[in-house]
Amino acid sequence: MKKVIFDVDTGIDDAMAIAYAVNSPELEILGLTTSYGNVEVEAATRNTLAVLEKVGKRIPVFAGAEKPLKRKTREGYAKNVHGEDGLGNVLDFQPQYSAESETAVDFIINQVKKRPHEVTIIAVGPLTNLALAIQKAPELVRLVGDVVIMGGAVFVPGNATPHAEANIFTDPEAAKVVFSSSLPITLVGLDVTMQTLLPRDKVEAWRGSEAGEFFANMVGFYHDFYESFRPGIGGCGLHDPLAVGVAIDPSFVKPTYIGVNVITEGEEDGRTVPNPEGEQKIQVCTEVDASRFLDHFLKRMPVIK
Ligand SMILES: [Ca+2]
Repeated sequence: MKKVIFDVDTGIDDAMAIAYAVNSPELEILGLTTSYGNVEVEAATRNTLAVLEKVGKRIPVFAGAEKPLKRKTREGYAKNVHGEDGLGNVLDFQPQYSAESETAVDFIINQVKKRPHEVTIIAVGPLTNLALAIQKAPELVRLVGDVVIMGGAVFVPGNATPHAEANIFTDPEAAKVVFSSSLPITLVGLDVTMQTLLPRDKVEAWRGSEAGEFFANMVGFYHDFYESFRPGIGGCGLHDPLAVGVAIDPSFVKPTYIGVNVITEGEEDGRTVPNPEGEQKIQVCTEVDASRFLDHFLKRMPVIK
């Protein structure tokens, strides 16, 4: 089993990724760390606890960054995509449990030091927590097992802007810190996640249980958003779940090993630019076996039945 720290900013695709991860026997989730991003950090933490409760798992949650390294949070966060509550406006209960007292950054540092070369970090929100952790404890970069990041749009257009993907656009300085460190990174960006669409009828099949209704209603909101910005798209992007999929089975994707620069100003702010000459290279996923991944994801989702 891979020991995993799962860093989330729980909106709708994070929620699906959490359900997928905790129902995958290949992964042992040591803890979930949260940050602002799709919503405020308090809401992301609450949502993470609520999703765990819905899928019947008790895993510790650690609250993290409330804002980017050097900037303000984005106006309105990403509530147009994920709903006011971050979960498609379906959250109708307060979770029973609370976050732990240790901070996300300290949890990351302490776990990685305790288990050198064993911990996989899956990061599917802005990269603020990870950047803060390696700034506070630079030795982490040689102690982490590996890092799978949902973020970036290296060879394709962005989604937050025509150039930038949302997680990177939210804190480009943090992304720059992380990509220029010597962390062993696999980048699961829009290059591949926009090829893994979840059709609406698959989600309707989840109905019939309390948790199934919760997920189906939540993802329905996400489908409506996708349909509104690209009519006829026929599904929603499985961004964060694909990062979990790649951590479970790297053969879902094909990467290219290349440097990635992050633009931190101007019209292309937040853009991830391929840099073949870059000294610090990372695995950028460029191809995905979308149907095999989708089957795998859907088979693991009956956790909610
Ligand atoms: Ca996310």
